[in-house]
Amino acid sequence: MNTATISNVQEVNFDGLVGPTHNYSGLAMGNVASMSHGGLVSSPKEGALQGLLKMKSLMDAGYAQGVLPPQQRPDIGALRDLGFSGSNREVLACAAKEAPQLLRAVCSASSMWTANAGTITPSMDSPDTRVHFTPANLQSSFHRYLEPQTTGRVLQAIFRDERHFAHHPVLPATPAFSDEGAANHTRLCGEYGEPGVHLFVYGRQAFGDVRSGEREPKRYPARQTLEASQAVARQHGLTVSQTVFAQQHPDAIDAGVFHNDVIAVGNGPVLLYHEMAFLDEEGTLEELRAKMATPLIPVRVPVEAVSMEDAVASYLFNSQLLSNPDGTMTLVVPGECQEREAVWRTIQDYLLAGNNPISEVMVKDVKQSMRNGGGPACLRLRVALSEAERAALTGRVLLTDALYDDLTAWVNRHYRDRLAPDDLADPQLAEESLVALDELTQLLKIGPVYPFQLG
Ligand code: SUG
Repeated sequence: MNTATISNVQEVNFDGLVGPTHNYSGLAMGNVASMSHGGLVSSPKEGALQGLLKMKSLMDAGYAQGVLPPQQRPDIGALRDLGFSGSNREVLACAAKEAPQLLRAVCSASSMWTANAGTITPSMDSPDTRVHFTPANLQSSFHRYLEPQTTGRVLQAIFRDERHFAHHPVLPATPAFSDEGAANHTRLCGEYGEPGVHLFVYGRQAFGDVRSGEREPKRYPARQTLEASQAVARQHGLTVSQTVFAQQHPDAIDAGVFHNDVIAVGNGPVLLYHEMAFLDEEGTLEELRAKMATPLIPVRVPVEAVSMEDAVASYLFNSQLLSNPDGTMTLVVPGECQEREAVWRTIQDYLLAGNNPISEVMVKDVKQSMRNGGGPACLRLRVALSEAERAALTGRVLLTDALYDDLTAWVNRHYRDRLAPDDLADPQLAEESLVALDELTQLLKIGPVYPFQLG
């Protein structure tokens, strides 16, 4: 039964909480910020508080805000699967000595970037009028390949009510089906409750002849395949008339654009993008226009206004674009946009002054996440939900002042101020994290989701 009407559907941004082991290990190939900040000392506490403040300020501004928990790290189970044995302390000590790169990978707090948690199709677009979820396999890096199982459990715990929510298996974790979730997926529509068109952006094609004109990046990996995007669309029951598959520009990937959401952001009928976003810009826009029920509003930023270097360093396109009740939109940009003159000027003189719905800019400090290549839009998973679907959520996951206070106090109680690369081997860190996460699942009322809670 679909109880959604056009007006009661809201976009809820579910932000990932920054986990207690947040650190800089330079693990992400093709992600310029992560590669250049490896080895720095991090502050998990500051990172988590920055994330919470972003959530709180968006809630205060009237946007629906949700929260998703971090994952169990260090993932000692993963080290055991790789042959380390003995007590937890022995496993950590042995990995630190013999394979420090593996220890760093199993400590990554990368689940904070929930734009990569999965792909979501809202009920208005799915044939059975339920909200559909596919956790992303994140198979292109070992540290992120560790996420989907727990992600699936978290999504199923929160979106538990089978009358409203449908969960699909993670795609086969093999290069042909490399899937990075909503970071490469944008739903364009009129009002959120109206039917949407799903833009899937991929970096390479795995099977068959490479279509003429299509190229692949040379320097950095293309993380999303066409086959993965097609499989997710198929799982969710999306038809040809509801989908557009576009190839990301390989030169953009080689310049550090490892996900489409580093170079484009869509909301409602607006598609804000850099001219280097798509290999076939005109063809992509044309197909969107042909399939959308409402006129597309493309907002194109040319390379003369914002160079690729500025785009990647500032994360302008990793902003959140949020709808306001009066039809205007607010752009939530990372602080780094203010530090690049050309970018700030483009925001003021071109985006805000232009003939488009973007009418306000909000600047957020998420520096701890940014140093690992995660901006405001990486930190959130968008789920458009009707009133009945919001009421059917399990747990205390929609932000309120009380939940914000509880989460802030929880972070202050459990998180470290600083974490240097050598601290990752500290068995105390692992124990602190488990205590913190156990308390968190009680605070969020989502039940057991972590391996240590499931036995
Ligand atoms: O997959 N960084 C993440 C950043 C993901 C950003 N998400 C979106 N664009 N939606 C990545 O490259 C770095 C982790 C480390 O080095 O510990 C990392 O995984």
